[in-house]
Formats: sequence, structure tokens, C-alpha cells
Amino acid sequence: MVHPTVEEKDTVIAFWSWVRVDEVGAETLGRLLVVYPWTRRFFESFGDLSTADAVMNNPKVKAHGKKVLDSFTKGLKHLHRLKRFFAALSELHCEKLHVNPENFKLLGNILVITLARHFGKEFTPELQAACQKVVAVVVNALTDRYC
Ligand code: HEG
Repeated sequence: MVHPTVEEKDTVIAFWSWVRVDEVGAETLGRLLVVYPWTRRFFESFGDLSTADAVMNNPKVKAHGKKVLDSFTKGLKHLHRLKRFFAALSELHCEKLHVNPENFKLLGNILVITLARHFGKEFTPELQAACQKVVAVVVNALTDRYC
């Protein structure tokens, strides 16, 4: 894993104040479930996930996507001690939810794609590089407790 520099961390933290966490979170989780349909198995209690439209408009997907990105956003304030910060969440995903660690990487990449879609030209290659590295740090922390 390539670690972000201090400047890159600061860049992502500053950029994040422009991110609409509710919209980006909902779209990221929705796209994950559409692009990688096997990830739907974790969300069977969420109701209709039968088509791309159904997934993208599903209120439970939207609410959970926001919850996931809110948690990611909180993590940005604890980058210096992220493994400790995400320890309980990592344990929950591993031991209770049995989410395969590969799925975190998929979600992280979909998050970057969604950011690119929202910010267009403003999402420069340098900004993307910084985001990819910070996302990788979060993914790494969330899979730390894995069996
Ligand atoms: Mg997870 C619950 C955060 C990736 C599947 N996830 C949660 C919760 C948070 C969270 C904060 C609520 C925990 C609680 O109730 O105490 N998730 C989170 C982050 C990331 C992530 C920050 C990655 C950046 N989650 C993730 C992935 C999957 C997944 C990749 C599956 C593909 N999460 C999942 C499920 C639940 C949570 C099934 C329980 C949902 C429910 O039934 O309410």
C-alpha cells in the first residue's frame, strides 16, 4: 500500500468539505450493488434490489450508503490512529457480517469513481491520487481485524 503524504491527507480533508456525503454515499453503495451483484447478498433485508433502478432508488440503500460514508468521513479526522478508530467496525464486518475484505476494495474504488462523476474536471489526477491513497488506508484499517 502506498501511504499518502501529509499534504495529500490535508488535500483530501479539505476537499471533503465539498462532498455531499448523503448523495455520494447513496450513489456509491448503489453502484457497488449494481456493478458487483454478488454484494447484494449482504443486504437481502433491504427489499427490492432486482434492477439497477430499484437499487439506486431503494431508500434503505440510500440511508445505508450515507451511514457508510458518514463513518468514512469520521475516519478522516482520525487518520493518525485509524486502526484503533475502526477496530470495532472491522470486527463487526468480519465476525458478525462476514463481509469479504475484497468487497471493501471494490467499495473504495466505486467511491473514487462516484467522486469523479460528481466533481468532473475539478477531480484532477493529483486529487484522485490523494483520494486513492487515503481510501486505501481506510480499507486497510477496516480489514485489520480480519480472520
Ligand atoms: Mg458496512 C454496517 C461502515 C463497507 C456491509 N457498515 C455498517 C455500519 C457502518 C458501516 C458504520 C453500521 C454499524 C453498526 O450498526 O454498528 N461499511 C462501513 C464502512 C465501509 C463499509 C466505513 C467501507 C468504507 N459494509 C461495507 C461493505 C459491505 C458492508 C463493502 C458489503 C459489501 N455494513 C454492511 C452490512 C451492514 C453494515 C451488511 C449491516 C447493515 C444493516 O443490516 O443495517
